[in-house]
Amino acid sequence: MEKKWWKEEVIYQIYPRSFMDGNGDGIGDLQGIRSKLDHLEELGIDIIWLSPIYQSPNDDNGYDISDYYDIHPEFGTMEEFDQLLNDIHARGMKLIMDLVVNHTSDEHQWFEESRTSINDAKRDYYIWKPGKNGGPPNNWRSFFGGSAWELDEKTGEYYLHLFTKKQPDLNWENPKVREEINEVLRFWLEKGIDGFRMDVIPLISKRLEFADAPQPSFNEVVAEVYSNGPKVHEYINGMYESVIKHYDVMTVGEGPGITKEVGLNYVGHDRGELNMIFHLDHMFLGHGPKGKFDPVNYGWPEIKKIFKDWDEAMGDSGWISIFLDNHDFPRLVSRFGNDQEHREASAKLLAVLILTHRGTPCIYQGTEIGMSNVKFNDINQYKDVETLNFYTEFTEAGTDPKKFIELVHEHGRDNVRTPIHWTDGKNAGFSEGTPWIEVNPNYKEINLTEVKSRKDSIFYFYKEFLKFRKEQPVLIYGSFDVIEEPSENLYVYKRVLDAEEMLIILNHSDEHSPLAFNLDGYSKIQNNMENTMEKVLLPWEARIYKRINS
Ligand code: ISL
Ligand code: CA
Repeated sequence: MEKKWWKEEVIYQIYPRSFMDGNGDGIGDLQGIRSKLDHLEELGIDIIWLSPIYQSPNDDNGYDISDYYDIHPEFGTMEEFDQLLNDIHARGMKLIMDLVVNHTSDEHQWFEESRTSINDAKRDYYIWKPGKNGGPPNNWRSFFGGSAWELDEKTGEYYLHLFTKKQPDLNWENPKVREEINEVLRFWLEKGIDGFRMDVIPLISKRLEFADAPQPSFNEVVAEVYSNGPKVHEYINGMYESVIKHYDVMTVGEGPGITKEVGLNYVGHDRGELNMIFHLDHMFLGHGPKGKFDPVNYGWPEIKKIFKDWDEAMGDSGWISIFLDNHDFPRLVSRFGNDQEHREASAKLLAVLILTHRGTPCIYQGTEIGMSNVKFNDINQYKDVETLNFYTEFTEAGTDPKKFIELVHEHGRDNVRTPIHWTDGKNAGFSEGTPWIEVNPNYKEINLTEVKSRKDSIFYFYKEFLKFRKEQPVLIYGSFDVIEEPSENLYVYKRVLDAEEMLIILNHSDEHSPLAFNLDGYSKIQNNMENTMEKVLLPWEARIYKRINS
């Protein structure tokens, strides 16, 4: 297995709006981030992934960019960005930026020009089509509800937007668009950043027939119709060859629609494309035909199968990131753990899971202090365009508004977008002003001051485990093998590198669970709780054993 720095380090995602407000206007910003670098350094993470901070009308919280070369004034200035980058590097950490190039904002100058006339020089920067039978060109639906086409009165044609109508899709067929994006890459790389997280990158090449999509389930439409288009590898390889390979940086692609069958086409070591991907298979679990607000049941057997299948698919030839939440999905402890009576234990178990699989771990802000989902009761307390659009769509189609809000409690993106709890004081120490979205009322119990007051807290568990992981090459380069256990509550796997073996045993349940595995020759080196019973695990107990093989 090839040794690379980006396999050995750990990523931490900052969602800037909600991280720390430096100037009291209620919105997280660059100065706020600078003021909290001590925290990140103490925690021991290596790479900061910053969600978008560019100029944006904020229809989708910055994932709708109107100027790739400027910082949103709510976040600060370019000078402050340069200072932040400097500070991060001075502490030995790295910074990767979010590259959102499947679409821009409709307020981007390119789109404003493009929509002026059919003959405009920038017309072909976007995807324009005449309507069909008095309606849109085809039946494609947007990720955030409704048709993926919007009629523009000025020229009487429709433009494609796979996300909101304020996020028109760029036309990557146009070589000028590709050159514009290369310029954007160069601009940020020349500043000295350490790489990119590439938003919805498998969507950039469209199937140009624009045929109607069969409608089995939205996720299938994404994988088979929107994602993995015919030229996607040509385009990604183009960015690599023209720009990226000239810098020592890492790239991680966000991959809706990238299945394990096609994963290596993006991250195979010989491809000249991406270093790793965030595949979303485990994130999309439980999404029914109409998506996250149309839930279906799933459980740990499905989660474990996804980890196993992906590891097998990558083998020694490719690489993924390991994560259980981000800014688009619920808090990991609420979704995969137990955020009530076993919150601490289950949060620690999930930390072990993330930090012991094969792949680069990615930790979302607030996870290190054990933050959980929020339950707002009024739709007006929610800010996310996805939640608001689907609220309208579902309630107009007859769903009881109260029922819909219950779904939002479980699946909504604002669960992870409320401000970080730094203290138990005013606004959880996030802002002197009025936060742009309300603070989760549980901040009095769950906050950084509290977890730092106790050596047995989630925070110190992460801190110590991150240090431990760095000293264990087997956890980075070792093979990954799942061990079948009779108890369904257990997740047992081995990492092996040469003579060294680590055995990880996780009881992902609220029950005591018997262990069948023979532990002769193994010594326990890590756990998340004390337990004198060797062959029975306590609820949410996690253990690591070590053995040297001759
Ligand atoms: O949140 C999702 C489903 O409800 C995902 O499908 C998500 O839309 C998808 O993974 C793409 O996400 C990325 O691109 C979006 C942006 O809204 C997300 O925040 C971003 O992570 C459009 O840029
Ligand atoms: Ca601010």
